[in-house]
Amino acid sequence: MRHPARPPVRGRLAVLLGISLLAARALAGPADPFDESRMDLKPAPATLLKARHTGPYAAGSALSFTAAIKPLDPAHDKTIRLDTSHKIIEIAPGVQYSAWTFGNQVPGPTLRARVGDRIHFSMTNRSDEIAPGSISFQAPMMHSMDFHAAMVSPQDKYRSIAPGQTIAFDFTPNYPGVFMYHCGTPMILEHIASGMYGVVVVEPREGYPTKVDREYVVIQSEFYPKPDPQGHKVDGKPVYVLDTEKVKTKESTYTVFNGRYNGLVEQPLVAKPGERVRLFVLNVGPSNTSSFHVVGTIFDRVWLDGNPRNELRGMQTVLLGSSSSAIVEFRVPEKGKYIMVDHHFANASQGALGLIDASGGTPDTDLEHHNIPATATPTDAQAVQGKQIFEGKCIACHSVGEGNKVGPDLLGVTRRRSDGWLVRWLKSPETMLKSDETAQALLKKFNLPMPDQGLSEADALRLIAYFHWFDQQGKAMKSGEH
Ligand code: HEC
Ligand SMILES: [Cu+2]
Repeated sequence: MRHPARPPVRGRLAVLLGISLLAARALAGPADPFDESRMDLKPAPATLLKARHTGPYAAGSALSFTAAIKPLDPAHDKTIRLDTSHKIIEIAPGVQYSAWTFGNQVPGPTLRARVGDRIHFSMTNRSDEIAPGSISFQAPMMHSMDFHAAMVSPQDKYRSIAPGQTIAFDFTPNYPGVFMYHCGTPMILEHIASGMYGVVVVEPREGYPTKVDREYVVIQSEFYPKPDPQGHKVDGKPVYVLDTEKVKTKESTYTVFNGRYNGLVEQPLVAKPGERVRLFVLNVGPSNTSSFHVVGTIFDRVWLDGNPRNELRGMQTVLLGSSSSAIVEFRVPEKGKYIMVDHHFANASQGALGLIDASGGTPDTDLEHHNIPATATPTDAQAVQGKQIFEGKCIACHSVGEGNKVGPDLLGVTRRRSDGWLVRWLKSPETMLKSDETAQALLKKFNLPMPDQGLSEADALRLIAYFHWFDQQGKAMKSGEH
């Protein structure tokens, strides 16, 4: 066997030199995007200001207030204000929840910035005010701001401030990502579960490596409501407050996208067939995990925590713990409605559902099976009146044949329950929840006591006539199918 000829000595030296040059360059590497010498690691102290903000609860051109996030504001200096407030918000149809907010909305506004930008942040604790047009029954209290996008002393910047106080500090986002912000005042769990959270999107200095047609923010969070023990009402509807026991045992009633039960089903995110979509997804928690999935497509790219360095390709779901996030990008292949869902389906059933609507406004193809055409109307006068009452007072929480909402789907209810039981239930759910086992079992399942609807016996009978009508219809349609 012949060995290959050795190169002459001079050649060998040249090769060695070449290799060591390469090695040296590899060690120095291309410019490190996470070079600490370019980071801000010496933030200035926070200041407490005497003056309190008035007017809007949120301000700054780099803020977005809806799922449709604005493009990056190119300015290096970004001044933003996020004041805290207490207000009643609707988290599900008919469920008025006593919330604490940043920027007077839940989730709070989204800040978009770039690595190296300077954020000038200020916040007044306005929990002692009632914002124009809103209602609150909550006592003022301490709040604070914790930006996961910042690297600063928590004792200084994230300190709690009293109602009427204003805190201000600057920070520089050192890393790209999709970062949670939240109130850090004890009990933090209660402040987060009451609505005090939002997102900071930090782009890499050089921007994202891909181009997309649409960008949206999707924030998942849990709600733990219980009827207000003091019995407050808004527009005649009961108010719900945080259930401080259930929040500790993670027994959420709702798990939602962007602050509302099925909110992104009611108001889908719009796209067109063939487009590429980028979602900034954050799971707030406060305590549960999200297995984020979009039915009908595959995530071409997943950037864990929103940093393109943490790239995964071709993913079906992305698993997000509390305060974990991802940027997901995918192609919308064809006309259709693409369902966003927490694939922990117990969470989806609590409202973690949304749509990317690429149907171009074609009529609704229902998510779930329909038994009753929406246009069908009973002919019997009693049932007609029942239907009217139902549409006025019940539709927010119940459907007929379209699946459970806040309360059970009522299709088939006359087969499950006797008329006598239904009359008693409709006249006084409270009494029934105290004394009747069936009612108690329902409450266990739905977590939320049905509020007393103030129905007379006559109205209850009208509703029951309507229930009988649709159950007859349902049967007729079922047998018609076979
Ligand atoms: C704020 C939400 C809400 C409203 C409004 C509401 N319900 Fe309910 N309803 C519920 C919940 C939740 C349950 C399940 C029992 C429980 O948890 O208390 C329920 C249970 C029921 C049941 C028992 C269902 C079964 O499977 O046995 C009937 C019947 C019913 N509701 C009828 C009505 C009617 C009729 C109206 C309007 C007059 C109405 N509800 C208004 C939330 C609501
Ligand atoms: Cu707070």
